[in-house]
Amino acid sequence: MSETVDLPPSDAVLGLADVRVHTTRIVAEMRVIDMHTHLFAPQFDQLTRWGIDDLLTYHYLVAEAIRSGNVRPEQFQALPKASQADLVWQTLFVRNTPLSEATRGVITVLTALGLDPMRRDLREARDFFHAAQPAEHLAWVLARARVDQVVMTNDPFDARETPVWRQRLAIDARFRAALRLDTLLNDWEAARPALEEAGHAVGREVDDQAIIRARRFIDDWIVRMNPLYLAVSLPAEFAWPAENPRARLIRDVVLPACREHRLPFAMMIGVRRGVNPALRDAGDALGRADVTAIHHICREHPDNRFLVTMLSRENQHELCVAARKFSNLMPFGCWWFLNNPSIVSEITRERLELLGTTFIPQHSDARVLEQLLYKWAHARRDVADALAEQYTRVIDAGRPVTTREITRDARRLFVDNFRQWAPPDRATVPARPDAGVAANRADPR
Ligand code: RAT
Ligand code: ZN
Repeated sequence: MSETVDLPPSDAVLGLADVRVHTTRIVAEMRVIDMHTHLFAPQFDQLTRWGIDDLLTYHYLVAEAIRSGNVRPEQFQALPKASQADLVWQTLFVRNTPLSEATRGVITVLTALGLDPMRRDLREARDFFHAAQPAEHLAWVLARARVDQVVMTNDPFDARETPVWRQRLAIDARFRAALRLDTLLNDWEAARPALEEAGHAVGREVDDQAIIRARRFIDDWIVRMNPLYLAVSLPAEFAWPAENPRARLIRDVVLPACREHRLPFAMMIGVRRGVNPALRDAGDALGRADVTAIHHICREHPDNRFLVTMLSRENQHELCVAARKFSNLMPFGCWWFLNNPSIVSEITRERLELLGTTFIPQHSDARVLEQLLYKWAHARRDVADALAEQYTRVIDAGRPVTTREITRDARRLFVDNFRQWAPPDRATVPARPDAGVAANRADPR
């Protein structure tokens, strides 16, 4: 699998007349790393999601269908998955025009697969997926989306996932792990049973002993998963410095572990979980966070690298300014409710103007395989437009740009910035004798 992009055969000097078309083409052709998804390698059989029923029961669409169709959440959830998908299709695609980003995404997917998005039912789509061979389909989707590598979200507290890691299966090398620590950092009471089961029993308080045992737990999982980074999603109220269990765990467990294993820490800030619990997965919202927390944590920990994304539109400009001040801070993605063309365009322009190419423009957050087909196609268009506009301004100012430069810039944005922060082959990770080893890990011990 190639991880580099061929440079254009000639280094054409571009002017105002042709810079847009070349930028669009180069960004469309760039093979990318998708640095945050909820997809799983085929080895995690029970957790992989693909096909029309999974596409239509994506929680973004469920929220829209319940609202548009005036259905009660409990009624919707009581239906089997195929009936839920039928209801979403009828509500959002037949009785209404698919104008929202999540519905437009399904249209892009169906079109890419050669399916008719005007059908009044799902028979054609179901037949198509029924006939598909999973391995070939996966390869086709990755090739078509031009995604070279997918980073999963791997939860050491998820009982559906942990047995797979413990089996030491060879994990498909197109998928890499990210060790997600939401339960440990946001819900200590829920984390305790898993720590105990792993042989690191802890009490109700996050005391000195808990710190030592939580660190052992994390070390074990780093060895097992060989992740590219550690990650957590944080509420809008996240504050730093702070004296609370989460802050103690970040300061005394997560950040030292990241330093010693040479891994970045991804903070995804601004979520308000469960504002409408009846909607389950679809019931989360967002809030504006305090960016001074990022200033403080980056300043106090110059030897840690932070990947940061924020969920509130209102935080984006402050995050760019913070990144200008701290070179250990890498802003990434237009996350979740921000992943709409108007906001992606705005954020990307803001980032280019303030940061040049020193950010990661997008991740897909895909939960269903075929979503890669739309999330990347749509993102590429918006990022290419923003880039082209910047090139136009540079040309206006008196300096032409070349196709080679555009390729270099796009590769830095979509591949190199992430690779530099999360190299695929970290030198060594301290091995513990009782830890399983994923076959795609860098360190073969
Ligand atoms: O965008 C999403 O799918 C959300 O539900 C979340 O999973 C979010 O991306 C997260 O990683 O917490
Ligand atoms: Zn996510």
